[in-house]
Amino acid sequence: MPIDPTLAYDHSNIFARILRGEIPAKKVYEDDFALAFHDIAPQAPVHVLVIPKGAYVSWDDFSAHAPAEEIAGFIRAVGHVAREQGLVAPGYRLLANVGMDGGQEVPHLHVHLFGGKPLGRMIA
Ligand code: DGP
Repeated sequence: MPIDPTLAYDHSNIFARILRGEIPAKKVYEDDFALAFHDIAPQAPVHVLVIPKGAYVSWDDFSAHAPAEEIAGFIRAVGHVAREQGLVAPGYRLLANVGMDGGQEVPHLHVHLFGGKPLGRMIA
């Protein structure tokens, strides 16, 4: 069920619980700003989720409210994970679903990193 991204941050959401170590995840990277782990239902040979450590509901919340240091750190982490996964030469796709029309289901910002096969052209 897609979420309403205008709601306040819910600290009991599943990714907040992964960040607190209450729920296991197959981690691939972690630094001061971000945590990356395999998606539970992969849609491609590589399907990693990268999330900021701060409490942001969506890309909208993050881009409007996060300090510049957190934004830079998060974007650097996404690039780092793509390189670490060996995806730069073959290429990859980044996706952030936002809100109802975007189909966002977990109310903590996450960027999907897809790769490992030709992904084709995606308009929507
Ligand atoms: P989105 O529609 O952008 O909100 O996608 C949420 C993604 O999160 C979806 O691809 C499945 C994944 N997911 C949901 N619950 C869990 C979980 O408990 N662990 C992991 N690793 N991934 C999850």
